[in-house]
Amino acid sequence: MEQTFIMIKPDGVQRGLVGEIVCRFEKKGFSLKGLKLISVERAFAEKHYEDLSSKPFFSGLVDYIISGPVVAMVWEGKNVVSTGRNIIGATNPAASAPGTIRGDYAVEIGRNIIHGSDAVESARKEIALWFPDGTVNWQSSLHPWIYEC
Ligand code: IDP
Ligand code: MG
Repeated sequence: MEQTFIMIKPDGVQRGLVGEIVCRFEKKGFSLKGLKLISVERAFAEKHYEDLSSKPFFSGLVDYIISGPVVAMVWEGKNVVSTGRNIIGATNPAASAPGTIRGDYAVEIGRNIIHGSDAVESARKEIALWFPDGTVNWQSSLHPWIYEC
């Protein structure tokens, strides 16, 4: 089953949105496979965002991610990478649809409260980076109520 990496950024933690965000993924029917509150160092944040290292906003982005604790999560489910991106909303909250997390709770691109993997392959890399000791292998008893088989 597909997995994605979701991170509640420091502004999402500071603004008390952890429960609300976990709730949205849970209620959708996805399964939580890993979760931790963690403060990351500059080198780790640079590694996570290494694909963006040439962007002019890169150092500000890294400053933002290391500015406080983040909540790192792994969610599992059918098409969870793309559906997770839809739940999160567009990168710039000014363009994120109402009903999405960024559309409902954020204003600026540099304070957009949440990260979600953009592809199955990047999810695999990000999960390996953030959860080097692995995740929890369990299946929800709700599975047959969410999936046909
Ligand atoms: P994503 O988070 O929607 O996948 P990416 O393009 O991967 O968007 O960018 C990663 C993060 O970098 C964004 O979530 C946002 O916090 C920040 N970012 C992206 N573009 C800009 C920008 O133009 N100015 C400031 N920050 C940006
Ligand atoms: Mg991205």
